[in-house]
Amino acid sequence: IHRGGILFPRNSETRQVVSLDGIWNFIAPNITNPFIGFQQHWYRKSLKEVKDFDMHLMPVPASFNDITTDWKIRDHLGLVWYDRFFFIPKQWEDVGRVWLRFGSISYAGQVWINGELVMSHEIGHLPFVAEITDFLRFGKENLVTVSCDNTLLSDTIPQGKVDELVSGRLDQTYTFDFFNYAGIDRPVYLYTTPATYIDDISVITTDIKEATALLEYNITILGNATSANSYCKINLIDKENYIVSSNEDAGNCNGILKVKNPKLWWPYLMDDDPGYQYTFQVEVTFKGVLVDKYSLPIGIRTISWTNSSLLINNKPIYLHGFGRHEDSDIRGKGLDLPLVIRDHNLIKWIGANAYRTSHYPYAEEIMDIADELGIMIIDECPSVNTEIFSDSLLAKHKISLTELIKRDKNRPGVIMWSAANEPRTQYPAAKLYFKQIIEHIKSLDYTRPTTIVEAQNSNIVESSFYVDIISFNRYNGWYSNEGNLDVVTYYVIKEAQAWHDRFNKPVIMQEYGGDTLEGLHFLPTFVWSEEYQVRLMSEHFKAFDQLKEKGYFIGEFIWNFADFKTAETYTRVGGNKKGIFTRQRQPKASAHHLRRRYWGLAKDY
Ligand code: GCB
Repeated sequence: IHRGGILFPRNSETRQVVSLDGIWNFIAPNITNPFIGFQQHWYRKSLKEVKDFDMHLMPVPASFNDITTDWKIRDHLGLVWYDRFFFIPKQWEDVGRVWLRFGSISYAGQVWINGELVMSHEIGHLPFVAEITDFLRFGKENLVTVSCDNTLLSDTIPQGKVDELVSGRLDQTYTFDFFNYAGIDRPVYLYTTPATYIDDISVITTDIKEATALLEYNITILGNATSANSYCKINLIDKENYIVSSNEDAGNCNGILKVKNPKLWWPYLMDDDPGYQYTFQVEVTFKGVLVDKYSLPIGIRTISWTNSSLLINNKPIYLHGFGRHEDSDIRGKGLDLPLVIRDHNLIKWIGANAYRTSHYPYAEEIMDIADELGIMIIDECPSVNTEIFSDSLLAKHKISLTELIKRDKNRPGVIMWSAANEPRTQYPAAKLYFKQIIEHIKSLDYTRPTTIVEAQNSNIVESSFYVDIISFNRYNGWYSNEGNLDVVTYYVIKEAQAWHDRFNKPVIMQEYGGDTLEGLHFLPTFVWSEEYQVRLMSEHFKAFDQLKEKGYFIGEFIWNFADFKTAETYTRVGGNKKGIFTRQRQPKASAHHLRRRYWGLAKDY
């Protein structure tokens, strides 16, 4: 595996990208002998030649769980296998390097090319890449084989537990509340780079003063030449295709680019042209010859924070948004572009300006759209409901953050890092654990604030001393005081105030809500009805309006954008129904209610 940069594959004069998405072969071997694929060297031949196991056709990208009609595949635990053939053109022999990149494999994956192991990666929802030049047959068919393991244990991110049932089957359980979808759930790309190549780019807006923005950039070049002996040319190109600023530096690919009268990146509804991005074009030449070229979209904006507010371009912001999931019928967590665009159309329709990537990093294709629309993202790593704190978990948790920050550091939409959702911070071990986690984030990115999304009571939590922004989840009128909507406003205000009093930091309510079956109506309101969800929201809105007056309350995120699938349990009818949209992305009454609030059309609840 390549531990350098993880730039998204893009075509250019020096690079070519080919998708390996499509229909792959798939086997979920029965679990009496989980290692059979290794013993029989399934990676040395097509899965079509494997005897005694059912082979399925499997779309990539998609979670494998809901594609077939077999519950044993939906609930499969352990290894599954994928493969397909692909053709490599003869001309690629001379381009330099060929890379293979997975947007994500959930949870852990191993990859073989023509029978040789080329990379392994653990932790879902994060991309990984390896150079495969030496394993390829040029001008011929090649075989790629993937094994994928969805097992979650006490030292995986997130954690889970495995027990043997009386039937002999191994059963995966977990405390988090979304289905543990697995497989090759994001796009797979082959791409070429020259032998000397741009490995990574970082661009930070360090200052915007007197109508001039300063962009600090850092470019890593690897291969036969290095940043020290190559020549880097930077062009910043606006949307009309004008070069608005340039730098040329021999032997130095780090520097400061000055941009006069920059058009800033602004959040949705804060500007006529929100989400404005430039193209940061890097050209590397060596002895006068073009070596490599890569174009990165960037936004010019600053983020700052105080003990009571969060500011973009020095303007205080209030976040109106959602917790979400990558989740839909049939494809599970598989990237689905029609769904992604529909979701963002709904987000714009409802007037939200933010969401949290609860409870794991979302696909890069999704993040691109948020950047472009001006939707602010609280970028969460895959740590959710951590119960057992250990050194090995800490090490992996740090890796997940390193990989996430490497992937998303240049995104203007990312305004905050969320280190975890609802960890058991009431345990003493959590304090030192999260001190180290937050220090790790700060060592990688000092420009964005950090948060931990809390479900404990503020008086027993110590880890929030280290974060910049306080986030809490609470289900007033649902998991507590169900039915008693008349007490909700009081408790929401009381809790937000307690968090601010103890930590003296800005406060966001990251989750509130209640399950609602679309089409179920009760007057007067009754739990699970559309009317109940609407009233529950109103009682929160009253609290939020009073909290806003206090000056430290900076955001409200309803749980959840849409209904989503969970593990099978009697508390969930077909999944978690706290969506304000159904799983098919149609509005419940609550969606219209939220829209009136987010657009500022209703003031009285
Ligand atoms: C929470 C979790 C979220 C759940 C939600 C619920 O606190 O953060 O993942 O889905 O509660 O609906 O129970």
